[in-house]
Amino acid sequence: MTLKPVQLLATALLAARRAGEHVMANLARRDEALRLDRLDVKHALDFEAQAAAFAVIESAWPGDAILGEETADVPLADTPVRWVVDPIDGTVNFFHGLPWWCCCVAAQVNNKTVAGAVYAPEMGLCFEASTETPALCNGRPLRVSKTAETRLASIHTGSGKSYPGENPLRFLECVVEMAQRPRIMGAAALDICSVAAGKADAYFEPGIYLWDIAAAGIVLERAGGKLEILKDHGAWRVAALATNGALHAACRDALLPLL
Ligand code: LIP
Repeated sequence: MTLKPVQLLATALLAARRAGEHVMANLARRDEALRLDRLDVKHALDFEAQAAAFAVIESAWPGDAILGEETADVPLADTPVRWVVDPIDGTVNFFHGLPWWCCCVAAQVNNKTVAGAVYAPEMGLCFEASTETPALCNGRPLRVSKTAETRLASIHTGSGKSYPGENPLRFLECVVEMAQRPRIMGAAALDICSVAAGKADAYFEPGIYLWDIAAAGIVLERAGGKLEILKDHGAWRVAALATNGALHAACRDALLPLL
């Protein structure tokens, strides 16, 4: 039976919605952090929302490999379809009470994303796309901006979870120097969806994870943009550049030498 991306998209949408609905039903537990440290928050709802998304995927596609942020160290079976789940992208925002967070579910065939859903319930936004269907937000088509000069561009970035010896500031400096305005919003998937919607012109982070970008990446590509992995740091961690296409070469030439 050939797998139709539109079928996988239906599951991605339902899984992202179930995760988001569970979090929204538990907003009163917003401060229930399991671990708080200088760079990150690990929240109880991260695990519960992931379980809600996994349950949908496992019942629709039993046996498929699922890469989830909260179980990323669990070895994956080598199946034709791999699901990629970020139960709460923007956990630090969520913990501090900001609505800029989302639930992301992507389906990949041979490591290529064929369907993706990004659900931001507190913002009332649901982004979706597949290789067979257009990029949509709440059912309305998306198109990237036409900005062709970085000096006129709004570029989203992030300081990420940098590790000892890493200095994220040199990337920030580069973005500040080339952009009209930099923005640090704290949820990579919504940053990339903002580029897809033409509300930002580019997004770059030196250290981000596959689960933060996979679902939003196909939304961007189907809206006419480009997502490129500039460097693979291993363990699902990459340097990613997402643009409206017109700005890609200029952003890449400025940022790649810093990696
Ligand atoms: C977050 C990303 C954000 C990045 C943070 C973190 P999480 O993902 O969305 O862009 O700056 O360091 O990686 O941890 O909230 O899923």
